[in-house]
Amino acid sequence: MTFVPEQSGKNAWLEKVREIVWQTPVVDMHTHLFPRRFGKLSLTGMDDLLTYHYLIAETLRVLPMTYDEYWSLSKERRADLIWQTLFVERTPISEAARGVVTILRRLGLEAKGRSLAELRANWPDRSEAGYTERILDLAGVGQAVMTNDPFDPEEREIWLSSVSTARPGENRFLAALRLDALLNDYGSLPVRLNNWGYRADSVLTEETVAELGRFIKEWTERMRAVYVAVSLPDTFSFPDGSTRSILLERVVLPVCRDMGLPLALMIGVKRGVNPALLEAGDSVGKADIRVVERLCADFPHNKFMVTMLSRENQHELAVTARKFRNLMVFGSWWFLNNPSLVGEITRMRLELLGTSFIPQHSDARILEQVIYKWAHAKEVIAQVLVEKYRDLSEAGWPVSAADIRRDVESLFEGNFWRFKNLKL
Ligand code: HDL
Ligand code: ZN
Repeated sequence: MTFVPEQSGKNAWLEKVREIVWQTPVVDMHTHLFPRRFGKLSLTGMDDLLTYHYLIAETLRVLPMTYDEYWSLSKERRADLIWQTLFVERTPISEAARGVVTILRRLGLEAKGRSLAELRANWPDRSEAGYTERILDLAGVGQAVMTNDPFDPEEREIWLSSVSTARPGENRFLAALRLDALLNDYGSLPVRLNNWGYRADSVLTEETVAELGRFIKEWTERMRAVYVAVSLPDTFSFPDGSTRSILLERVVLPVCRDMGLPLALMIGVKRGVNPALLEAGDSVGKADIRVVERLCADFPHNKFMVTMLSRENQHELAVTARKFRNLMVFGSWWFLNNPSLVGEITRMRLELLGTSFIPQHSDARILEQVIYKWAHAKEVIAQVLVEKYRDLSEAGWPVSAADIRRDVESLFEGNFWRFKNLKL
């Protein structure tokens, strides 16, 4: 069926694209979610949603309380204060606060004027079978890729037990091996690695290099990881003779290449700018795009999925993707995950890259966040696609519903799997 929306005006375009965007399941390629069988690592419900570090940062800007006083409170009491501060005394107009409202509405809970006690009491039964799948379905997420840290003691124990093994049909969660500890803080690891049976020295000897490669291979296989990931500071440089640089060149990149695994580089984080905010204390810095150019050029048989945290890096990242087929740009990450910037960045990427990029990931930490992260992102992506389809149609290329379906499928899942399976 050829869909020629311009005959029926703007809304027809938007309605058709929205319909297709919502029908197309997403591979949410970077989250901090866990299936319920991971116990305490799996966060859900109102108190976890309200004590999300984005909302903590916004609350502590205006709450007349010291950081220590705040952190000394129970999670429930901290949630009470966030609700009172951002949703009662103020309008929940920020992206993260509006996100809570979106979640409540999608769960059938009107928020305004309701007490937090009522909302807690009326929350759907999170213990009921299928709750996780219901939430993922509400968000239109087909599969969510976790962030799996083999150096996190709690998570390590789960992976070494049988608990981690997904039962048939439970493949909504995929694993990604996260190597921040190895690449950003190697000094603290040799003792632990030796206790685990890996002969790793603080000096990167040939044997240490081989043993670290074995560690990555064994954990990739244990988790059935679909890619390897690391977040990197704005000052990240390569090659620079640093331990990180040597580990990347001699351990991580060769193992990823041999296993055909993409390496996800998440560049531009300034960790602990305000340590008193704990998880909410990280910030952003403009990174040097030359490091992306250098890695893509020097390692043509490696696949790099790259997202950068600074708005100022976005145009040069998109241009760099035009230069390297082994570079897949993804997401409007973290401080960029706001409608104004998702729109700007997605528009620029469509203009420079066509549909050969991954527009978004949720970064969700609490299960129900996928509802708002994807509702807000899909609306913006749909509107930008409508603009571009109308431009194309007016240029003389009629756009069909099948064209739109193919494009959205590529953006939401096809590009991820094709790049994951790409042979270089
Ligand atoms: O390093 C990361 O994966 C970041 O996404 C951080 O987890 C950050 O705290 C976050 O949740 N951003 O959305
Ligand atoms: Zn993240």
